[in-house]
Amino acid sequence: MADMQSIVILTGAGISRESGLATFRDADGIWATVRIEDVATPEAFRRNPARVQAFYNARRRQLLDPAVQPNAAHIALARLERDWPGPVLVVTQNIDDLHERAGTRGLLHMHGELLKARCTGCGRVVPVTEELTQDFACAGCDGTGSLRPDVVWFGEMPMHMAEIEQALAQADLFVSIGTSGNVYPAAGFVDEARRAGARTVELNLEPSEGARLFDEARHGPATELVPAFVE
Ligand code: BJW
Repeated sequence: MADMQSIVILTGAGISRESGLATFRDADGIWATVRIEDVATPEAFRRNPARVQAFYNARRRQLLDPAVQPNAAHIALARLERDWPGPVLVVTQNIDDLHERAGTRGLLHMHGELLKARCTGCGRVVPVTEELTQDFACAGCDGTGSLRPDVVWFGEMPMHMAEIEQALAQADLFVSIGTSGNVYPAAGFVDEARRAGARTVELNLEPSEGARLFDEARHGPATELVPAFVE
């Protein structure tokens, strides 16, 4: 990586698995126990907000469990950012805060954040560490809005897309870590980075959907692969 300048790193649920947070599409993943249509679409929230709030309340409780901490992969990426002379941007699909806790600063949460809520009326975003219920009324608008998890459901526009596209267009190296490559637009980033001339590397437990698009692939647990790659 000696002459590399600008690095864009995409992370997915696989990087947080060894911290104790479940992935989505593995055999023991979240979508094996709940249906996407029941908890991760705007229609689900309109139909049964209490069900959706309960799902995210449970995941928030889990994230705040003291046993859930950044692992060696999160820490290695923070070290890379600190030591690399060029720009490093981490784009995460994860809604946990483990990259921040590990010390990463250049970070975009494209699917939102579990520890934030957003008013359905005025769009105001507030921090949240407790249970969200439909009784929460927004203090910032006329009272008609309520708080929803500040996450991106299927059919909604992912966050920070302009900034991400710009970084991909300038990337010299694109690294995808712990994501199955099933969900767009993130699954298309490798193609965009390639077209911009970047070298592309996949670090994942197993080959992802788009594995053939990467110049190099290393397969194994993130806590082993990422520190070794960053060295
Ligand atoms: C390890 C490991 C270890 C395990 N070490 N590795 C056709 C029909 C309908 C829609 C579409 C369609 N085609 C495209 C779409 C769009 C849709 C989409 O992609 N659908 C696909 C399913 C086909 N996308 C969207 O709707 C997105 N929005 C959009 O496109 O907007 C455009 C738009 C235009 C105009 C108007 C409006 C909109 C939004 C997608 C939102 C995704 N939301 C979720 C849930 C919300 C957040 C949350 O609750 O957490 O985000 S779904 C879920 O999947 C979550 C994740 O961020 C996302 C990606 O999952 P990820 O991270 O890849 O996890 P897994 O489990 O899939 O993979 C884990 C990997 O790690 C595996 O490969 C393991 O092997 C590996 N692993 N342990 C290393 N220790």
